Amino acid sequence: MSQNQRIAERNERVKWFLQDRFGMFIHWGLYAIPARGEWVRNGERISVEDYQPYFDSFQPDRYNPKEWARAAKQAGMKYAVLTAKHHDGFCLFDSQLTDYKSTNACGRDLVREFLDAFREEGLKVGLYYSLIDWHHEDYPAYGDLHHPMRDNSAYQRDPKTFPRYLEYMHGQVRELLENYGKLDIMWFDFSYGEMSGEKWKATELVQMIRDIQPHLITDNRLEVNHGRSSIMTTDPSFYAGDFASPEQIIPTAGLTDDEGNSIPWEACITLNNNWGYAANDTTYKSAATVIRKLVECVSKNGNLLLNVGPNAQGEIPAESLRILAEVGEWMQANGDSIYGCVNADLPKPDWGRYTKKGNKVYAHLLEQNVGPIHLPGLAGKIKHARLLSDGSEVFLSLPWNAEQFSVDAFMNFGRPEHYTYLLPDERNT
Ligand code: JFZ
Repeated sequence: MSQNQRIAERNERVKWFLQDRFGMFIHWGLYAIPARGEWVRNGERISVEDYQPYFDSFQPDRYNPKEWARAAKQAGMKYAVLTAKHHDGFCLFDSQLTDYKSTNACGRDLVREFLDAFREEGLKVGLYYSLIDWHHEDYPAYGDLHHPMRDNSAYQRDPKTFPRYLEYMHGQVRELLENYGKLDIMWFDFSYGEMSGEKWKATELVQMIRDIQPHLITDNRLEVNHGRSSIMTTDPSFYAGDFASPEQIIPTAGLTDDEGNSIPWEACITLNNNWGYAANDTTYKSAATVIRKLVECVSKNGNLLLNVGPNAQGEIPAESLRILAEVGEWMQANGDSIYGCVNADLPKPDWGRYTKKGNKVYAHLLEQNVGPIHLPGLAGKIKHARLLSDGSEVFLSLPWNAEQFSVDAFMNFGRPEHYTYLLPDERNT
């Protein structure tokens, strides 16, 4: 298959995704009990045995994914991605290939319940699947500098048995593809050092996805993702993925291939500073910050996957829900400036950002205005301006000193009489 065709097919698969723009990431698992983030087992060198009590006592009695789905929908999110298995190896689904699964811990298939609930709310559904597995006896710990488990004797394994892990991993992905209905995203995580691409038998893995659920999109982490993975070139590999996945960072100028063509991307960011539940992490971002970041992503042709870390009872933390509700209020009024929008191809204004859909440019004023608002790049191109929240008119006019300061198009908020220089003839022009 030619590269052009590969890219064209990818662009076809991601259409809904680029339209939807805003999703919920959910990091949930046994690590919600120690409540110090999802890396706790590795970071604190906890052995398989010492991690076992969390499995034995996991009883998320307040897990009601319908509530999660309602919170996501109300926030304006259009899709959600749940950790079916994170690095600790605990499976939130009823895998036939392991006993280390939620059906054995708490008697519930947490993934199935999640999928049912979110589909019912009309959201698209995705599953995160960790390539790394700290529990599986055939997952090796190489002495690789980039290895996330280096110097940790609790994870030393015989690398010769790694093929057995690959069989397990491929088998579990097959289970998810065959037994859980239509999935929209598989979010693999992550490659490092030599552990990349064909080390995961990535061609076979992606071929299996194409065979079973051809519409399904994947992230780009079957390849090492520091710097440039092949999705960022005009020659993406077969397993390059459908979108890039910048983490806790929003690329300065969006993401492009080596010829400057925009590529699909999704920034994933946390609400506080942890993915998994962390009881003492109160460093929550404000709703205003989340909105600004969402606008920033869309203004650069990107998506935002915003994370929540439910607690051991199965609840999304109250503070996260509060922020989501506030973001949702904004989305209710201003969602048109997000869904289906793209980079406006205009100079970035000092006061905020532009997004665009068809012949509409959305001016996101992200701070209080000082007088009229300069609209760089739009001189002579505006038919009229409206407030998105209520449809009321916004006045366009040049201030009396426009020439002196070489400005072109302007927009005035507030009542026109506040601006002594406003010329009535110039309204709505
Ligand atoms: C990964 C996970 O380790 C993390 O727990 C979370 O799930 C996040 C969304 O994805 O985070 C990474 C992945 C790769 C690197 C660092 C953090 N890396 O390559 O340095």
